[in-house]
Amino acid sequence: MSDCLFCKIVEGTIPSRKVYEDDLVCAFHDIQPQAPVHLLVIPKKHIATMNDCEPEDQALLGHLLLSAKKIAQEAGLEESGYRLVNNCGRDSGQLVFHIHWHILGGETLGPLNV
Ligand code: D5M
Repeated sequence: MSDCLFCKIVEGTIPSRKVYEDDLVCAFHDIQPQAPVHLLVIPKKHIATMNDCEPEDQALLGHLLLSAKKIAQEAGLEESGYRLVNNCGRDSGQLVFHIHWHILGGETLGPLNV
């Protein structure tokens, strides 16, 4: 999608600090980290929100979550643990409308702010 920030990161037209990439997904450092480790994992395919996921995306989403586990392990978070967060839509605080999961860790996190 031509005006999507994260599509541009996938294409490489906007710089990012990538930590992982394969045919289907990539991961990079969040530009406004909320924890000592704050990474974003995204599908290369443009999907705006969780609400826009279709049954045909099942394998992609499974692959993304298993990739997130691997990326968190590679970031040294396996033993201490980490939080995996997806914001969906306006009330969740979603700012970038290309689906993504935050990997947060590197310190003891507070309770979810609900
Ligand atoms: O989170 C969107 C996240 O995307 C937010 O934590 C900032 C991050 N962000 C915004 N622009 C960039 C760039 N250019 N690189 C890396 N990270 C970025 P949300 O769940 O939509 O609220």
